[in-house]
Parts: sequence; C-alpha cells; structure tokens
Amino acid sequence: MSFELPTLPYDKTALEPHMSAETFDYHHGKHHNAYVTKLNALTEGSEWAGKSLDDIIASAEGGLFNQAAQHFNHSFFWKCMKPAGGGEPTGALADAIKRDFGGLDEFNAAFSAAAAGQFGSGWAWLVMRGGKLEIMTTGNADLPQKHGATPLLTLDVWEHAYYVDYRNARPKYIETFLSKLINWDFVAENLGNAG
Ligand code: MN3
Repeated sequence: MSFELPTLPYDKTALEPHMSAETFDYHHGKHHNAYVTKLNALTEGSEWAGKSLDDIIASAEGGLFNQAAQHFNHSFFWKCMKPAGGGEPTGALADAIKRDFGGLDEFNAAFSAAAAGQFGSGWAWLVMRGGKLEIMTTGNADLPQKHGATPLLTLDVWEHAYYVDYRNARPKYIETFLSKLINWDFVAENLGNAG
C-alpha cells in the first residue's frame, strides 16, 4: 500500500485572495506531491514497505524521515485552514489558550513572533506537551512528535508557502493566516484527541 497525496479539504480557489490557486498548484500539486512520490520510492520494496506513516516518522532518519515528515506536515497544514477562517476559538480551546498564554491576543503575538523568527525553512506549531499548550518552531521537516509533543496547529514558513502570494513578506502571510484562514475547529478537534 503506497502513500497518496490527499485531496485538499476545499477547492484550490476557496482561500483566495489570501492564498491563491497558483500557490496550491505548486505547493500541493508539486511540492507535496513530490514528497509523496519520493516517500513511495524509498519505501516500496524495502524493509519499510507496509509501515504506517507514524511508524516511519518515529523510526526513520535522513532522507526517508524528511519525506515522511513533510508528507505528515503538509497533510496536517491543509486542514489548519478553511474558507472564511480566522475568528476566535471557543469552549475548551479558548479556555486553554487563556490559561497558557493569557488570551488570544497574547497567543497571536507569540505565535507570530515565533513564525517570523524561524530562520530559513521550517514550521511554526501550537502543540500540547505535558498537559500544557506551547508554541514551537521546527526547522526543515522536523515536527513536534520527535520532541514529545502533540501537534494541534501548524503554519508552513518555507518560502514556497508564501512567495507566490506574499513575495518576501512573511509577517503579512502570518498575519493573514491568523486573521483570515485559521481553522479553529480543526485545532479544537486535535485538542480533544490529545486528551
Ligand atoms: Mn510546504
């Protein structure tokens, strides 16, 4: 059983003007697809054939880890956005953000600073670790599961994620993600599953 590129959870034009169909053509159709193709090439017919993505991420190193982790990261990232996203979290998620950051404004400021401050390619995350919410950044393909944390939200800050729509303006991309695109329902679902 080989790995497959997941279908986007919305039409590729659905996040315009904040994230364009051209960005999805490249980011989902070419970059993410290439990670899946390389992951399959590295696993098929090898000792890794038939292993789950979680198992490969937990055990593999080097090139195989990078392809597997990038497949996870991008599959997760698409679900972190939705048409007419943004707004405010509610319920247990809102309570946890208030408890661990002081409030949504404080969370947004800390997440933005972390995402803008990640040097080079990588990811900004909201995670659950040790029963608390934390903001984390990872470089290249690295991800929270390698650091004892459960991912709740991610933002891709590789240049390929924003260069078509925002050129070099990473802070504007981050601000737009938080105010117009973020899917708090998905984050709340992940918090519920994290226990
Ligand atoms: Mn990417």
